[in-house]
Amino acid sequence: MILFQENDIKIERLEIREINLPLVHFFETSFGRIERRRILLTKVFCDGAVGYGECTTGEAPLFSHETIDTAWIIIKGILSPIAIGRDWTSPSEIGQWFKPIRGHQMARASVENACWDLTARVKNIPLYELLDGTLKEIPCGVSIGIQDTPEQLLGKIRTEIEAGYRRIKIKIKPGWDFDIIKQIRQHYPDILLSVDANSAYTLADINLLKSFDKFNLLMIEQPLGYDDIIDHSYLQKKITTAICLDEPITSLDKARKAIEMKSCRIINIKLGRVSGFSEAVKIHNYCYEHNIPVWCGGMLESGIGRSHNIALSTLPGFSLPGDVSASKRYFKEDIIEPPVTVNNEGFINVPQVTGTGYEPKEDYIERITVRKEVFSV
Ligand code: OSB
Ligand code: MG
Repeated sequence: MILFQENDIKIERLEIREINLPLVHFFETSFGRIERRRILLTKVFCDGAVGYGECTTGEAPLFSHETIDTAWIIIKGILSPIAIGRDWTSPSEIGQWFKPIRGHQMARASVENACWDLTARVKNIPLYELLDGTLKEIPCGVSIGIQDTPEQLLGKIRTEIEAGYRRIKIKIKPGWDFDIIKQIRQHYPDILLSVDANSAYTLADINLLKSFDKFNLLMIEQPLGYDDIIDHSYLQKKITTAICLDEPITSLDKARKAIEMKSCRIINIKLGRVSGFSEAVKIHNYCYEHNIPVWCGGMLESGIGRSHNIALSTLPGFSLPGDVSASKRYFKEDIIEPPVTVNNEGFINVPQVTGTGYEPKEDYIERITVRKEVFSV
């Protein structure tokens, strides 16, 4: 049954809600430790069909300037009035609606991605097909936070390797770096190993960063300033380890400049950080043409954001294992059914069904909702 004409899809109603989910284990980066997640979910409605999005910002402005509370205000006061009632033929148009807005990428992504989700459901096709994805299975890595002791970290690495994960990434910061990486390499000389500093160093640390070259790391992610591509360009010339940029890659334009300046050899694409699927696809395409491998980053998403990361990871340039891993690593009970699982070879099999293949559990979501608002024309 054809429910919609090609250009009939539009947001009749937009709902935002905040849910609260405890993590099964704390997650610590160079900017701090968290034990639970406040998550903003978006839901868009069109003629009985629904699409879901997730805003991937943290609670405090530590990864980027956005917070869950700023996103709430921006969606309510700025994005909803622009988006509600406006129809689209292809969801790739939606990124353009929000182009005049400076910043607030994660708020924008949560609305745009819900529209992609809705479009896939209305057209009755898998979301990954709507994105022109091709991969049927996604190689998975894990991001392991800073632990209380090196023994705890080694225990976690063992667990993840035994589970089949294809790449281990650890968080580093001054004082939790060289000796830790050395110990890991003593136990696991050959695994694919990356480190992520979340901007914890400066060029004054260049000798330390250079000393990591002996560990044969797959990459060092975001060693320097969160908005920097200039110092990274200098550093990349001085070290043999590939630099991967995360935080500063907020748009295609930033990716192009970083690649032209040789500030990195690998790029981490995060849907929220780049403002949603349309920009993420553009960055992917640009990197693919320029032989820059990409992988899909994570922001400790609930199942809704995670299912979108899976769809994005089907694009052919996602040649390195991403930070997209099983629901159970994060939450006792995820908000989708089925939860995301990873097979013992370290792959996620991409569901070959309409939408994402992971259905939000409405009753459960309602029970853990802290606040909710609905906007319509
Ligand atoms: O830098 O990739 C990062 C989580 C929160 C903020 C920033 C980062 C991360 C992760 C976790 O590394 C990746 C995940 O497992 O979702
Ligand atoms: Mg990172």
